[in-house]
Amino acid sequence: MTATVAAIDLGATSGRVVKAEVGPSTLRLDEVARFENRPVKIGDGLHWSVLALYDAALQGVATASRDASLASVAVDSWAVDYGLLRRGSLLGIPFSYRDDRTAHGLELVDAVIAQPELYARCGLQRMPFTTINQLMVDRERGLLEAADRLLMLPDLFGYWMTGRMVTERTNASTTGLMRLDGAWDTELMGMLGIDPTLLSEVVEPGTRLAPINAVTRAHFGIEGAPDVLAIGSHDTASAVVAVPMEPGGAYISSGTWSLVGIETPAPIATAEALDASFTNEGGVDGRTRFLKNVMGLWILSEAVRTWQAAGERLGLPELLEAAAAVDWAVPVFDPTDAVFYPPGDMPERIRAWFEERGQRPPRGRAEVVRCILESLAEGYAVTLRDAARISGQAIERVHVVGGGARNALLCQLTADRTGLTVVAGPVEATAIGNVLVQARALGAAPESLEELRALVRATHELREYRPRHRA
Ligand code: LFR
Repeated sequence: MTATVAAIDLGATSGRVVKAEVGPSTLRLDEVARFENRPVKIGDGLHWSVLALYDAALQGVATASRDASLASVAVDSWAVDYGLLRRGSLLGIPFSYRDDRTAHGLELVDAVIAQPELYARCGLQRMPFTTINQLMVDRERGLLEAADRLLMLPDLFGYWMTGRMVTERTNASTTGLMRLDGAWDTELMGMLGIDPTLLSEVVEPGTRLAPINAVTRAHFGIEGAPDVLAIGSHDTASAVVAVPMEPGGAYISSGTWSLVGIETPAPIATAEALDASFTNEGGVDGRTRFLKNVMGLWILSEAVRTWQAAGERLGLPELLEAAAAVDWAVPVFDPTDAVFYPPGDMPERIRAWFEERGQRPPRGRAEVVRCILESLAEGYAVTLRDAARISGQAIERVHVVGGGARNALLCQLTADRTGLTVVAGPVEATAIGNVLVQARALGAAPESLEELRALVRATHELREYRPRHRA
């Protein structure tokens, strides 16, 4: 038996709807809609156009429903962002995690609880955009006073489709408000002055919410009455489901961000893990995603955008080709430095980064591109060595999934700098993880994550990169 399901997969720069047919040995995907995601800056900051995203996504679901009977739908997106509601109505436009109010939020949280103590509770890497920091700014601005509910973005879409308010667990684990044992940290919320009744019941990936309601089906022209399911709604959780790894495998979920790490049976919130900036995010089936957010192709895409705005005609493929031909050593910067988070002129920020440290910055487009990729690859290598040391798990191979799996130069440099074989693919890991967990909930796909990963290996072409001898 196979099931036909649809994934709504929202990324920070684009969203897509993927229809899939999944069975015990079948995994066929068809992208039926793709749309841009451009945050918009207005007076109070940078926001997501959530209605535009919802509209494009549900139109995609309508398309997917037309020539096959769709059993279910599920939504994943980037983590940490949320909408505030009162009596079921959305209050205001959700902020983007790249809005720079978050730096102040970090200070507000620091004033209440010291980082080591916070880490012992939630096990998250210190990053300015974590939900808890954003909420402290909202609180200071009086925005929480009006709200009686908070929904993470995929849960907000689920609510709009079904009328049910829940919090899917993997995404909840990125808020900073969830304890390592998976329960809401109401004591911490008390300390921060955040009302715990804002939060909803936590559900596991695989939970059936309800069918898409009649009003929504009529508005978008959706045929049948597909169920809305919870899956690993944090995109990285879904991507990790689809990493075709075996024991000894590590992963890099590579897109706007690079999430670099391993799967562990339980969280590791030790002083060593804190020092190395590791996060413990909730995975599907109660696993832990022990990983570090090492920035990502965002730096490169922002650099290319800056050059194109200044009249550069070379596109990404030509720039990568030129960067591959650089056969001299280029300097390396720390890609996790927060100066690279907000949108803007990355070549200039990279130049300033080196000059502030009295080092020679890269010169010319090719060298800058090479420098970005070498810096990311070096960041991955250090992170994987730390992950192995801290967890005691040996790492023998690295899987690169997501858009970065297409970047041959980055994959090769990652092999060179880690000294490990890199296995690239699948590119659409997030959508695959989304549809696999749906199909499993419907009884159409194998039970264990290991079998689901074997299905990905059997149905997708993967490319290997071996470390080259470095001069
Ligand atoms: C990747 C991702 C990362 C998270 C960042 C912000 O798309 O979800 O896992 O750290 O976006 O939410």
